[in-house]
Amino acid sequence: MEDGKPVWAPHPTDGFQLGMIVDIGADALTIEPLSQRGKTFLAPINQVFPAEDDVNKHVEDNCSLMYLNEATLLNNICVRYSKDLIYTSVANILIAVNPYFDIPKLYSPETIKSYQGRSLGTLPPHVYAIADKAYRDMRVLKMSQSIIVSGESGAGKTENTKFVLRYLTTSYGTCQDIDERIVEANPLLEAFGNAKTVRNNNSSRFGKFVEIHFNEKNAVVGGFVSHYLLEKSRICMQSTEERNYHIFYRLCAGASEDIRNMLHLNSPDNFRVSFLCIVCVRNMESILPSLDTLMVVAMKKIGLDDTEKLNLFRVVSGVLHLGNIDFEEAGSSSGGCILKNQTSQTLEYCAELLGLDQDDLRVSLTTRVMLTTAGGAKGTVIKVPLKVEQANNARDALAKTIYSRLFDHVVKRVNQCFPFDTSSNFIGVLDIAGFEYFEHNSFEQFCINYCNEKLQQFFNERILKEEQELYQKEGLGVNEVHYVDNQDCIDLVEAKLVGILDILDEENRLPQPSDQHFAEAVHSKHKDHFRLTVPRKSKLTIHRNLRDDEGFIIRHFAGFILNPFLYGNKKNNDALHMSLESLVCESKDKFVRDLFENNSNSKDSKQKAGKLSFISVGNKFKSGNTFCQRAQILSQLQCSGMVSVLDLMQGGFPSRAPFHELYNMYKQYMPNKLTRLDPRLFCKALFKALGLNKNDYKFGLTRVFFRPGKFAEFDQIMKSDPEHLAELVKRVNKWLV
Ligand code: AD9
Ligand code: MG
Repeated sequence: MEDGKPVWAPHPTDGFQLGMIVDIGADALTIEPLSQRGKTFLAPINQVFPAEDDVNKHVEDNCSLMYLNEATLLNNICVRYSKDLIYTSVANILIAVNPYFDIPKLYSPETIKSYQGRSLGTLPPHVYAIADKAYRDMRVLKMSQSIIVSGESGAGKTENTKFVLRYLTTSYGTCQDIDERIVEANPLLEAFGNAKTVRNNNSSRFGKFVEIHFNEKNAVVGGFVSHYLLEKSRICMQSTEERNYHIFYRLCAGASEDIRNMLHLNSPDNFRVSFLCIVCVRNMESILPSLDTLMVVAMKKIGLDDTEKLNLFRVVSGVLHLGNIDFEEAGSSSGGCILKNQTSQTLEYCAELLGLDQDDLRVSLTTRVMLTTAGGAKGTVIKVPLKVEQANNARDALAKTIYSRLFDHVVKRVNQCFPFDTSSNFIGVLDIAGFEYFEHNSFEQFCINYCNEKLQQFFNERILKEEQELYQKEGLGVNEVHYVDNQDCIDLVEAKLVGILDILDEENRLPQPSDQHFAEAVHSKHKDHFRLTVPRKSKLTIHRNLRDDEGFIIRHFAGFILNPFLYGNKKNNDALHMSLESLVCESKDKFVRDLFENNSNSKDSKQKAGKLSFISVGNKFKSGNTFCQRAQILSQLQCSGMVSVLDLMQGGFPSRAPFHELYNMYKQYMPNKLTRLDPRLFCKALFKALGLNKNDYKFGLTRVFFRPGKFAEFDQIMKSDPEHLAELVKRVNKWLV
């Protein structure tokens, strides 16, 4: 940091503020904020960063700033955002800020055209530039490519995923029908898999990996969607101000009179599954679009006929009615329960819609079939009456199972509408929820956060570790970059026998599994583990009526995300007991029966669709504010590993090209004398002749490495107008003589 120059120092709400260093202590600096002269404060040395001379200046690639640090990155993103420039790059990584409004022309057909075939860095950063790079890399390297979209809930992952799909199908498709279907299938998936949450009115409650497949001529031939981790708990329980899957409300509020009568539907408020809290009811009009929406258009586009549509609606209605079935104590010595009187019609509707026998359904919901060996009668089937709570659990498990099978079916049906026989390569886009931390964290958050740890590890390995290894191998002599290795957190979850997942399985095998016993087992197997803490009487534990030592807290990569929660058996055991399972498997309704027979996401069905095998990743807010919430953005940048990337870029050479590739790319512009040299000498001679600044590049053993942004500059010189090029050739010739 230079004397007399402003610095970025920590600010509680803005992330950073500009200030002057007025005193230097052993490990803290005394800072005088520019906005509050005379009012000094202390800041740790490692949290104070040099600022650019002009803090109102912004750059497309953050790497081309003089100082690369988290404060300059944050400032650059915010200055750009204030000008509606939502995309910023950090070398090959794109950062997108959610604008929450449609920026004119940002995604227009003209914009799509302008990015086609253009090298990364030659046009302003855009999700289209990333899509095109993936396409060009696929073509040149003849290898499938993947784009990982990562971020907090509401950050814009799904929207950007859709832009990538549209870009690729519009630019490199040949059959308009297939191209449109790949894009148009989204509203259908979203109707069944998205819901309003406190952070996003259209939050994806499942992860997806969408593959666009290309033939040997690199034209789009079809697509395939894999889905992961549909949030099943939402079907039976939603937090305050959150909602169930969109389809429930759309069907209740938007279906025609005929359909509503047929499915015995009325207001969503009459169904526990879709009950809307008061806050939402006021906005009913805006949040409950009729069925004649994008979803129905999507259904048409992908070729669902009336029968298929009705099948879907019937099962959704069945789940709605099922959710309304209530139980009360039987009042007899059996200790069992019976259906509440007023729910008998609900039972009738539910059975009718799902093709089940009313009495069988009632018996299966209130009893459990067991095989007994009592009295020597081996293998006798007895019916054990269920308590009210157990029957509630059985009902919920049935609703969750039916709905998730229905969702599998929707995805499978979507996949059938863009089939392909053979494919050479694909471009995959992974859209999966980022780290989540709510007031009530459940098994789903555990799975999502675990999955993000895996993704983060992939990011660390691919971008950070490999980068360092490459610098070393190529003899570049670049400083080592430190990053947080999260292997210990992953081991904590997935290690054989002692990992949390195996401990949970073990707990569920006990005759009387309990949250407390499970938590104790986790703590006792991982005493003093850096990543694991016992919850103390914090606000959260009091709120949830947890005992002091109940549940556990995991220190995730995202650092500040702590997860006090119960992975309780009761909430997470979705297993259907035998009699319910066989009941639905033997439904009189062929559609319902098929839901339970076919596993739509299986590898088999994918291979049947003629696709290449794929190894899945991770095993399976909307505020309306238009100002830049700097502290929040900063924490997201830190959590995503972007800050570590900056450290690397600061001293690094993010763009690189093998000598032979440069040779092949530029030999056509160069005189014979130069092209006779071997690729390495060719590059050396070319760089020398061009008079490039030596600090902007480094020669490794097999390739040239460029400082951020310098490869694009070089490429532009090489592809400049013919006159300029002729001048260059003259210079090269002169130099060679
Ligand atoms: V979640 O993890 O599924 O809860 P996402 O997927 O990250 O989340 P999503 O893409 O759904 O967020 O974006 C949330 C909302 O922000 C969208 O419904 C849009 O209204 C808005 N959005 C996001 N990106 C853009 C954009 N580039 N332009 C305009 C946008 N609006
Ligand atoms: Mg989403």
